[in-house]
Amino acid sequence: MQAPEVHPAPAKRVETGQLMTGAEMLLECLTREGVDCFFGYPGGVTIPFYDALYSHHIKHILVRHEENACFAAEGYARATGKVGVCCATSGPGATNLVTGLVDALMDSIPLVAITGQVHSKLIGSDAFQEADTFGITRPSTKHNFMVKTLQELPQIVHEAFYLAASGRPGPVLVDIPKDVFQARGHYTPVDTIHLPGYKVFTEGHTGQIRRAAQLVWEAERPMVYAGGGIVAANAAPELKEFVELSDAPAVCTLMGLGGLSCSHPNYISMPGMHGSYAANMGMTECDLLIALGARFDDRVTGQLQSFARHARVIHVDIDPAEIGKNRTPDIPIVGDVKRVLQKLNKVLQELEPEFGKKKSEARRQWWTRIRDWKAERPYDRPHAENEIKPQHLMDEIDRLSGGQAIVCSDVGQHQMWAAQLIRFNEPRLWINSGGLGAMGFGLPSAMGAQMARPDKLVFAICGDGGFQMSIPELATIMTHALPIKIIVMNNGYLGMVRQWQTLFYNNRLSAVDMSCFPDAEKLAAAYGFRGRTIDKPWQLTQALQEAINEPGPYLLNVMVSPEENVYPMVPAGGAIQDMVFGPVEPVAV
Ligand SMILES: Cc1ncc(C[n+]2csc(CCOP(=O)(O)OP(=O)(O)O)c2C)c(N)n1
Repeated sequence: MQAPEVHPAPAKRVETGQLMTGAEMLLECLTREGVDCFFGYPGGVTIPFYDALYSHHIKHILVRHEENACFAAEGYARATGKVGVCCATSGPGATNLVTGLVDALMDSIPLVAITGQVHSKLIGSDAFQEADTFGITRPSTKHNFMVKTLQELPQIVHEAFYLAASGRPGPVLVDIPKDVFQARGHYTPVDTIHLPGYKVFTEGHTGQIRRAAQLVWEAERPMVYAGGGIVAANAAPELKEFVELSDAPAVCTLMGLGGLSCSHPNYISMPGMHGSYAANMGMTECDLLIALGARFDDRVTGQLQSFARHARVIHVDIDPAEIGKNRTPDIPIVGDVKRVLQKLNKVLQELEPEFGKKKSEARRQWWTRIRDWKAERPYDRPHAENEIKPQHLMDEIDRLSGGQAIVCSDVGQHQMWAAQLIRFNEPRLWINSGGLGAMGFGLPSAMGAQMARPDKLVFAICGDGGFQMSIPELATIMTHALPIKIIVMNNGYLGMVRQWQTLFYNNRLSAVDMSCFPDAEKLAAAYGFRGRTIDKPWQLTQALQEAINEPGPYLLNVMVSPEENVYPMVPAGGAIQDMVFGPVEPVAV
């Protein structure tokens, strides 16, 4: 049966005191929060909500699996900075959201997840599709709510949005029993948020900021370590000003890529396990590490005792719990990194006449060392005549995107090569699952990013493993004519696991064979769009261009050298200066 055509009603403000259902109230609250679209999957207890949605102006994207609703909402949030919204039914719908919630929690992404719950009277009775969503999602969200009455629904929904977006952003879940969706009551708009226990310190301590500015001027070998907090706080302009005022070199973490333009002369690259030689040496040898919205993640620091061992540390973070978690800073500053940098830049300018020139010779020498490290060991970019090297693929994507495209990546070797070799000249262009490293993230996050930014060229770069976790979403992409360029870097393996087995487990390749892969052209055609497989280097530029020129979605399956490894690599547990640049003696790690 053909679905009846839906004619969304234009947005109109609901009068105070109007009689409406819980489902209608929820939609009114979402409208007031500026939600224009959200991602979800219906079920028994959310049918009343979907019924209210039937003729509502907010757009709903029906995904093919709830996990992807969460990832797509994250893609939307990461591309815009706005709160992403997803929705699932009770029981299995809600539990399917959990990976996405943890992903958003690890990467500090603002998200509101709405879940349906069984009728209030049935809670605790092991009712059909009952799961303890509140309990299950407690450790996987920044905060979660269980709505008990219709009266409290609007207040809770607005609090959820406030909590998701303020302070350190994160996912907030609102669990709503079916009877609350169905109940009718008088709607009163919510004007104030009252969360007495929730305090966000945005301003930073003035005295500490002054001390930090002095340290910056006194340092002979400063190094900026910019994390995802720069992107989350929209602090890219302030970071640029800071590096220019202080003339400090800067690295951007996997989560911070684009926080400082890759084309900026002070930008070095990504640090860490697959970071560049210059970035890791710079962090090892600096005498002042200025950590801005970064969390000293083990993939960045390697062995903690030897990380930035000569450095004093300034650590700016909005979350007090991050300060001193892994490294005790000399100057802790709790605050919004945008506000703190604005103030710090001001003090730096004030102090420049007193300090600025004193260290110029030392700074010149520092820059010489950094340039030498860069020249000594740049990232490997092998190209071959008969096979497509993964690095060649990333080089071409980089060239065609010119630092301006949105690139959503899945998890694995392709993610690391993309992060190393594709330039990002602005924040919110590089979208990936950094903290959780959740395979299956790339394609659905690209759906959210493309919904949010229809004007942008959006790539979804996936491995052949991760792509196969996301195939059902090709239907969603086609339904909404999302012109995503899906690039599968196909090495026939779960490549990153294969790399570890090769390097550290005597090449005993266990459970990593992915050589059975669908015909890309037929697969795309089955969903109604175009696709192609290529395996020759000379096909690459033309095939990518063809994908970009296509007005709709495109699936390009690129067969690459199967046994290429990502280098440099810091073996797990090693110090970041002990990178390896090629095969090593096998040691199980
Ligand atoms: C959901 C999930 N399961 C397992 C892993 C462990 N894992 C990390 S990378 C990787 C291999 C990814 O293979 P593929 O998607 O083909 O990408 P490649 O590494 O070849 O680029 C695996 C299995 C993960 N990160 N996420």
